[in-house]
Amino acid sequence: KPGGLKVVKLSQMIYPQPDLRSPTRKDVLVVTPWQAPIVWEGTFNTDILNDQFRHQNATIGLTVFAVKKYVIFLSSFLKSAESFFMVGHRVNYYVFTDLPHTVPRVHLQNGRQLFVLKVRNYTRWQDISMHRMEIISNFSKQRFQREVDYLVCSDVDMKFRDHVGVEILSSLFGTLHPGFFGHSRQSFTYERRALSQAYISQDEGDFYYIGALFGGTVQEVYRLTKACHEAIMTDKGNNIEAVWQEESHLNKYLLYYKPTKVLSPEYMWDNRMLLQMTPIQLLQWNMVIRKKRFVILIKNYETLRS
Ligand code: 2GW
Ligand code: MN
Repeated sequence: KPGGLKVVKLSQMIYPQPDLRSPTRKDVLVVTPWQAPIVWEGTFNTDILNDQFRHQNATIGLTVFAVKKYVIFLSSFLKSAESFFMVGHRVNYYVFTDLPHTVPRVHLQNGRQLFVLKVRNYTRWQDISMHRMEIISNFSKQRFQREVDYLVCSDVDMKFRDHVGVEILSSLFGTLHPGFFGHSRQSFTYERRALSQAYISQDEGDFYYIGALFGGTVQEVYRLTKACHEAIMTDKGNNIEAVWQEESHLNKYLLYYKPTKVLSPEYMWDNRMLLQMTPIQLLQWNMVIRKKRFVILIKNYETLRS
């Protein structure tokens, strides 16, 4: 199994020539200071990437948790994934749930499979969210290593609305939280208590990554989820829980183990952002965010958390 991209021979194809004198995006940062691409519409050619990954015969695993009432999100999550997620590639869905019989039977395209995996439910919602790290790390070691090349780990309260393809794949990737786009590191909601393993000081930090979408090769996802789970357990022993649970630990991990790709807010769009904007700001955002590929659904926390 490849540990990232291996060089493969491509087919002959016709596409626009890359022009060394004209940047594809002038309005946003497209590469991090450690030379990881930041994935934006306009910076990649899907035909070239698809050919590359088809020759590699990559299998992509998509893990999603639907515990208790969150099973209601599965149908639209899976249906929209069939339309937009890794179309034309081999995909294994891994649905973790405490209610296996409620998982909807969604029609899958060729080369795509769905596995339902039973998990226990925790009384505290924070535990449901945090224990995803433990479960993903255990399954990576026992199962995913043998079945897939890449893992994509997602929240379930989401819907695909546009192309999400192999351009996101890399050894290790994280996703920018749309709510902190362009904000200074001091305003990020990192864990600020030094007692926590997730602690990040005021003068550190690249981006604020969202807990709802990360991934990479099975090996790198195993390392990340194992480290986050162990940090969560250490915190528990010290009677502290990070301010944004596993998202805080993910941010700590990605600060010191730099991701090899960073997904722009095209891959984690939140329509609630639009409510606070002036018409001018709205216009500016629409120039920057040209595609809303993967969107957060608006949910009623009161009914879902009761
Ligand atoms: C979570 C919070 C309150 C009540 C219930 C749950 C819950 C979450 C649940 O009952 N069942 C369940 O399956 N979940 C799973 O955890 C599900 O996959 C869901 O998408 C994920 C995270 O919970 P969610 O989507 O309600 O949290 P958000 O969208 O506010 O999440 C951000 O912050 C979280 C940390 O608390 C996570 O880091 C998450 O990844 C972030 O997007
Ligand atoms: Mn969510």
